[in-house]
Amino acid sequence: MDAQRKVALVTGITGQDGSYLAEFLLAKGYDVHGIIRRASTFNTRRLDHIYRDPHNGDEVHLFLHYGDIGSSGNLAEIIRQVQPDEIYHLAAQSHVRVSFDLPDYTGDVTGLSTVRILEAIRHAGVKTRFYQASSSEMFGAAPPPQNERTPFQPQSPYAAAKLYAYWVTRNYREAYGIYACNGILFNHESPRRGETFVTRKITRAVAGILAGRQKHLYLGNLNARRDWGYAPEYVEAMWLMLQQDQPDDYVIGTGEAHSVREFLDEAFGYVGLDWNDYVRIDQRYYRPTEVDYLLADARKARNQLGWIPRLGFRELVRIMVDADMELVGLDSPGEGRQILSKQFDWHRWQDQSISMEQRT
Ligand code: NAP
Ligand code: F7E
Repeated sequence: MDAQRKVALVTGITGQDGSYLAEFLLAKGYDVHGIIRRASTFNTRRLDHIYRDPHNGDEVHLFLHYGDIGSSGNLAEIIRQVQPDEIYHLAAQSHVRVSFDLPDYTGDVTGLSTVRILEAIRHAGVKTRFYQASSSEMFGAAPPPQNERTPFQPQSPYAAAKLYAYWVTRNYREAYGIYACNGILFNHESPRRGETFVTRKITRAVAGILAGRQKHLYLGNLNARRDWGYAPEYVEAMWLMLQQDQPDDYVIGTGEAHSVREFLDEAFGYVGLDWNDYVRIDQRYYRPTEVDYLLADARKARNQLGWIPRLGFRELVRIMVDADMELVGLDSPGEGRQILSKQFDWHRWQDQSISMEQRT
C-alpha cells in the first residue's frame, strides 16, 4: 500500500451514501476499506462499477471486509489492521417505518453500533477521526427550521436510536478526546436510494406505470414535508467535517422543504401524467407518530465548512425519474441525465469547486 495515501474505513459502504462516499474518497486519492455483512445474495451492486479485482492485476484501492455492526466481533481487529485516518460510520437499520416493527433491533444496530465502534477505536489504540451519521429525524416534532441548537423531539424508535448514537459520539469526544463529529443530515436522495423510501418509490412507480408494469402506487401520508437534497453532495459534507481543526456537529440540508404531494406533482408532471389517476392511500404506510415538517437551517455548515448544496428539488426529481425510466428500458425525457453529465464528474468537481473563502 502507498504510504502517502490516506486511509478511510466506511461502514454501510453498500448503501446509498456509502457507495457515493467511496467514489468520492477514491477520487480524492484515498485507500477505501468498507465493512460489508455477509448475505445470501450479492449486496454490493452499488459498488460494482468501482470494484477492481486484484486477481486481474488491477491497481486496487477499494477493500472489503466482512463484519456486522450488530456485534463487536471483529470491529477492533479490522480497525487495528486497516489503521484508518478516518472512519465514516454509516451502517444502520435506516428505515423509520420499519423501526416501529423492529424497535429493539433498530436500537441495537442503529444506536448501540456507534458505541461499539467508538470502543473498538479506543481498544485498537488507533488515532482516527470518526464521523457519525446522525439524522434530522432526531428533531422530530420540533418546529422548523431546525439547526444545531434546536432541542430534539424524536418521534420513532429510529430517531431515539440515532439520538443515543449522537450523544455517545459527543461523549467520547469530550471524555476521551476522540476527534468525533455528528453530521445531522436531512433527507438526501438519488437514483441509488433504497426502493422503499418515498422518493424512490415514487420515481420507480412513474417508470413502472409508463412501462405498463404497474397500475397503482400505494402511499401513506402525503402531507409530510421534507428537506430533500442530492446524496452525492452530502458525502462531500461528511468529508469536510473530518478535515477541520476541531471536531464539531453540523446540520446539512438545502433550506427548502416540499411535501410528498409536491414530489408527486413534480415526478408525474415531468412525464405528462397526473398522479391522482394512479396514487392510492394505504393505511399501512402511515406511522404511529409522524414527523410533519423538516427544514434545515444549515448556515453553520455554509459558514464553517464552506458547504453549499447546488442541486435543486426539480433537478433532483428529474435525475431520479430519468434513471428509473432507463432502468426499465424506456427512453427518458433526459433533462436529469443532462444535469448529471454537466455537474457530477468528481474530478471536474474538484477543479471547479469554489474556494472556502468564496463560499462563506
Ligand atoms: P442505506 O442505503 O439504508 O444503507 C445502510 C447501510 O448499512 C447498508 O450498507 C447496509 O448493508 C448497512 N447495514 C445495515 N445493517 C448492518 C449491519 N448489521 N452490519 C453491517 N452493515 C449494516 O442508508 P443511507 O441512506 O445510505 O444512509 C446512510 C446512513 O445515514 C444511515 O445511518 C442512515 O440512518 C443515515 N441517514 C440517512 C439519511 C438519508 O436521507 N439517506 C439522512 C440522515 C441520516 P446492506 O447493503 O447489506 O443492507
Ligand atoms: O419518508 C411519507 C412518510 O421513508 C418520508 C431515512 O433516510 O430520512 C429518511 O427517513 C415521508 C414520511 O424517509 C410513504 O410518512 C408517505 O413522512 O422516505 P421516507 P424518512 O422517514 O424521512 C431521514 C432523514 C433518515 O435519517 C432516514 O434514515 O414520506 N410517506 N407515503 C411514505 N414513506 C415511505 N417510506 N413509504 C410510503 O409509502
